[in-house]
Amino acid sequence: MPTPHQPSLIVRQKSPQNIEFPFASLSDWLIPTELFFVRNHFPSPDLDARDWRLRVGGAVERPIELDLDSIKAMRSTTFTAVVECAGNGRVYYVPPKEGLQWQNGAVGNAAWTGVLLREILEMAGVKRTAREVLLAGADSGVVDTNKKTASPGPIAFARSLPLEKAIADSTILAYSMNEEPLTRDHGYPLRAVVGGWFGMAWVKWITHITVVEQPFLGYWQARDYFRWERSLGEPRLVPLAEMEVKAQIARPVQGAHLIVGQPYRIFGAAWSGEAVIRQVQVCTGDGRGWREGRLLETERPFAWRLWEYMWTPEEVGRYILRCRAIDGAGCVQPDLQRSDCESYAANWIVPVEVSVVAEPQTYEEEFVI
Ligand SMILES: Nc1nc2c(c(=O)[nH]1)N[C@H]1C(S)=C(S)[C@@H](COP(=O)(O)O)O[C@H]1N2
Ligand SMILES: [Mo]
Repeated sequence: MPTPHQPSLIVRQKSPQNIEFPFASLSDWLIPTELFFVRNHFPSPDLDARDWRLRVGGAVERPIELDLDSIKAMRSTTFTAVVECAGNGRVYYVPPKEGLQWQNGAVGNAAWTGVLLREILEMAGVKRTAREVLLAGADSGVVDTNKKTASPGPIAFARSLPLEKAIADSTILAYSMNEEPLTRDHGYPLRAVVGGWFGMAWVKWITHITVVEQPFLGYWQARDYFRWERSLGEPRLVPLAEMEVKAQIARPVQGAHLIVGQPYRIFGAAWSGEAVIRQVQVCTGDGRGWREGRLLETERPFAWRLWEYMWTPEEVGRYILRCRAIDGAGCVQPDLQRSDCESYAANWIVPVEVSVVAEPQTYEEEFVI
């Protein structure tokens, strides 16, 4: 049960459970686990660590099987990383797109502890012919394709990583979130943490790791969570991977009333893919153009950055507030909706309209008898 002062989560789907973090309530750099968004394609499996095993096979020298204790006995790595569902912000697509209508809260930043996927792969000995590493979860079901194609039948949730990302320092198999064992919703007992990548790569409830010699083209890679990329004039289907540069305003919210002449703290978070956030700029629509927001906290690779901008509106009226992030690779958050990403990666600027009103009247004197 949430305590009374805790903001309530937004239920996007009851079964399987899909829950959005109320982004307007953002306050801390780390999102507490009980407020963290949940994205499930199938009912979350109830795994018992006593009979759970991680099996590593495919193009390896020696297939291995590990239990949770032996994974916890390995050298551990902890880092803070932001995970954004590729469908975050889908509700801003015009015209509307099918799928869960996430606003801006299918994103969160947490501390993750686990083992480097690289070290697990080294134990099994990856063959030289390896190209990708396929991670499969214990959850499965039948998908409602609704895309005029034949149903593939029951499938598990599975995604592959290119070998380079699988062996990077930013990819771990985590058993802990915010210094507690993973909860069932977030992938107990073991999930992938893939720093800089959209959430679909962060496979939960992992049971099987298969090293493959060909690009994997499974359902969650080619039927869902992909985008179009043109090469030599032809559109080519590319699985989604890195997150895109983005800043979001937590407060004020759409339709808020601010008071003229009073300083207001515009506040939010910003993140990107492999690159860090360099700048967040704010435009308050009062003719002063784009101005620098202040980045808070220290910079940590793969974590998000909180930011603020103090604004004192000088005149009563309606204002359109905008923010945009610029990352270390020079990518700037775009102004307009993109057309190459199905219903995903909605990172264009979402304006927040507010009303600036006169100081609330104090009627004290009028009521003096
Ligand atoms: N096994 C499994 N892993 C999964 C999913 C899933 O449905 N099944 N959803 C993915 C998606 S789309 C996202 S955005 C993240 C969300 O992680 P969270 O629920 O811990 O916030 O988990 C990913 N890992
Ligand atoms: Mo997602």
